[in-house]
Amino acid sequence: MKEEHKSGLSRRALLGATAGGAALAGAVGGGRLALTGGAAGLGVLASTGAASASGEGATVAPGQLDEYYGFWSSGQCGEMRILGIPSMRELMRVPVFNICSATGWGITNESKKIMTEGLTEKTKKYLAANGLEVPRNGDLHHVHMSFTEGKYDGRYLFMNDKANTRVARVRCDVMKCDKIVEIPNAKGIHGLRPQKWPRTNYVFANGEDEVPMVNDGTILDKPEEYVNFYTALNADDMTIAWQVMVSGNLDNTDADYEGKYAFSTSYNSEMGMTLADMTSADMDHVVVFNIAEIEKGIADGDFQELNGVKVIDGRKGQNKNYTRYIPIPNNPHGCNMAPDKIHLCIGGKLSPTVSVIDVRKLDDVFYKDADPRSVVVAEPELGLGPLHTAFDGQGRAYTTLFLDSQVVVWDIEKAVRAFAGEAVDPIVTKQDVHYQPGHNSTAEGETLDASAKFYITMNKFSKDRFLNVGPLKPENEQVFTIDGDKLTLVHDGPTFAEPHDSIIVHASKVNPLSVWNRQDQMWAETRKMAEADGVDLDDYQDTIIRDGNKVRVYMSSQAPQFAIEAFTVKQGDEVTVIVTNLDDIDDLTHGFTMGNHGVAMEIGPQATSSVTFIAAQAGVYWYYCQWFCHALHMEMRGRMFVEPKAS
Ligand code: K7E
Ligand code: CUA
Ligand code: CA
Repeated sequence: MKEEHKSGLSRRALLGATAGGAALAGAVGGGRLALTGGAAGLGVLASTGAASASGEGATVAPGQLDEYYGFWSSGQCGEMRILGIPSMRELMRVPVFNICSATGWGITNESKKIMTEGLTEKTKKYLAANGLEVPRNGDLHHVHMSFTEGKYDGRYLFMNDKANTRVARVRCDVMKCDKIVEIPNAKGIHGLRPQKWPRTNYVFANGEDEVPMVNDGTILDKPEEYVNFYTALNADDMTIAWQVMVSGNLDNTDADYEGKYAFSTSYNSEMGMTLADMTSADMDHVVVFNIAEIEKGIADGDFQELNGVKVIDGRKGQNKNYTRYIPIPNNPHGCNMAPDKIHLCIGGKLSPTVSVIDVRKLDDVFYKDADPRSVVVAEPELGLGPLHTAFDGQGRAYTTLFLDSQVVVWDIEKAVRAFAGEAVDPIVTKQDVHYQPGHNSTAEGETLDASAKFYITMNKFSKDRFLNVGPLKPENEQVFTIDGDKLTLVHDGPTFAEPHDSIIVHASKVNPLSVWNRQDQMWAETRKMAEADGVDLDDYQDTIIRDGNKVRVYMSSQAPQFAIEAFTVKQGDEVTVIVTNLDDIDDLTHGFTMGNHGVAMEIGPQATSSVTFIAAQAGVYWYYCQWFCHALHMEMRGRMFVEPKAS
């Protein structure tokens, strides 16, 4: 095995030591060097030829449907993606935090409302000062479905935006985003998980970045006065239920199967502002949130109100029962609750260990003053750079090893026994992946329906695995079938920036519509506007309303024609075009693009969408349907005449 190091030390030697922050920080950088330089030389290619051998059950023939949906984050692309699993066919991209040229997300009035109504006043001012209508970007790391009694229930998907501190919800009936909320006080929402039990009443969201409690510029470079916030949203209406102020920062989160506790990892218990500071301690921690005590504290008035949110003080040293801090080595990252309802697995990242917490022991830490570390019932050494852990419902855990470019399969019970002193090896097998895995998924692995069918690894680097496309390389995702102790590679495919996380949901639990319900709330505001204008949005529309310098153009569409094939406005008019797709057939989507005006939108069967723009320049402008809908799709177009302003 060839290993390269800037420092001259071996990766294993460096990462094997859990003490000494600077050395470990160096190891991360050095490890990465080793990856780029030496991955192909690490012998990891050996296993990949076996793709077909025992991978049956993972083949999905053309025309056949996948057994599972995969819901994917897209990182800095800001969208959610839907894949078929196990084929890994990309089925759809659902814009959420991004602006979408195809669907008009961020362009239509309906989507702009969703993208702006949940923003704080501060952000609205920021947008106005920058001449923006909506935030331009998002960084979507974690997609999770709503739960009922520990299982996916097919109602909603929730997701975070680390870049602009937001949480969004996607409706599973139409696979469109219906709510986006900016989280006050917190900064950099990263970890996100729905409550699993008894149902998803709360969505938990971690603030990663520390800022002053009142962040108005009076305090700047005084980290000792910075704080961090854990947020619970009410899942049903996407309002903010409460926040807990914590010590240290927050990375990933998960919830138990009893509705009692939620957990967050912190890599910066030091409250450091530099890499050296953030890696200086040997131990960081997991914060345990006691949900009933927090609710009671809120009910009893033990909170302060900050920017409209009830904030409980759960920092260290409060001596209240809101939080406890469990020491964990070292800059921990992943936070995954096993479907055995007992074991919480924390990826050690700079420590080669996964710390296993028995959640049944937490009561003693809260109410009997037990040593916080007494809840750790196993801490197996698994390899270098453990990040995230997935589960197969059969007592096995699958932990990604970022630096080793491997997944390690291990037995949770054996790890507990080994920790208690028995001479057993919890490691079942190690499998090379390509390269540097972050998150991983098994089918419904974060639920009580966890199964041992597929193992998906989401790798941060593809390197030499695909044709070179220039300096920016794709990421790589791999699917393995699980057959006892054996993982067999059945898919290896590039992906664009940058999925972090995914969930795999059985197709029987997701039942989207094929045609919109005309009464859908998505265009409720538009419907009100039409009613005021005396237009029936459910019928044929070819009405033009002039209202001062505002013009509203109502046109229905039916393949291959818009009800209006020409309309006239005056230069400088604010024009709103409202299109209703009266076709009610599966898969018959129309579009509306106004040439040279930055205007495009999707109008699904039976949907209404509207878009507003200023007709700033006189002339003839063509609009057209940009969604191929008919043999005469090219002919589905019309003209806007913009009369010159009288000078
Ligand atoms: Cu990429 Cu879940 Cu944001 Cu780990 S996080 S890899
Ligand atoms: Cu309507 Cu293309
Ligand atoms: Ca740390």
